Amino acid sequence: MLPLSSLHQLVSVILFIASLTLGQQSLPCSNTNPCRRFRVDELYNEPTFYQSRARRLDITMSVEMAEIRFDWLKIWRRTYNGAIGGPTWMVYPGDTLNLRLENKLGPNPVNDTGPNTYHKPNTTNIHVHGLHISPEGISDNVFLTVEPGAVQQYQFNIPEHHPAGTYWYHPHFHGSGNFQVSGGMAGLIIIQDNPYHFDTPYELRMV
Ligand SMILES: [Cu+2]
Repeated sequence: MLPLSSLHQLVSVILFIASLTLGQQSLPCSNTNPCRRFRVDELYNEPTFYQSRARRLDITMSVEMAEIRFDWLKIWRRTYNGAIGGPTWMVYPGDTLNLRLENKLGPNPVNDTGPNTYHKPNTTNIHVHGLHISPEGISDNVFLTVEPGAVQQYQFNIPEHHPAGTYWYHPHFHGSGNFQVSGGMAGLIIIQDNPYHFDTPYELRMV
């Protein structure tokens, strides 16, 4: 039989270990108590694809707040259609892409700090990065602004000889563009090989 002092020590060691284990279990995993790192491929969700038909693609995208959950992680972001990573647009050279952009975000904060500062987090617009199209009117015009509650119709005419490739779109309003892109508001534009012209690429013929 153990002497009383050793028994006391043994019991206190057991209680100490038990308290550590129970203490860990009683703290649920959350944003403030992250339990493990995630792998990038775990977090990746295949975006929605929109494919043009009969030389046109009509898309509606809404800019809205969404709660994104993964395991114990919970984040609240400005998104295109409620997902991180906007839909992929798949078009051919010569197609017309009609985009209805609906800004469903709430009002901006009243204390506006001016054009070249971070401001108007809920104002948006769209830029189609890399496309060789008009930067005016309702085409790739980064000076258009889509205020909270507003809707903007865009029309992107892809030239017949546009190079195939992977491009991307993102908000471009000065003051909130960086903030919105960092939160996940961006998506891919895939210009597929032109099914009507199998000849030498236009750029090579120009050389
Ligand atoms: Cu860009």
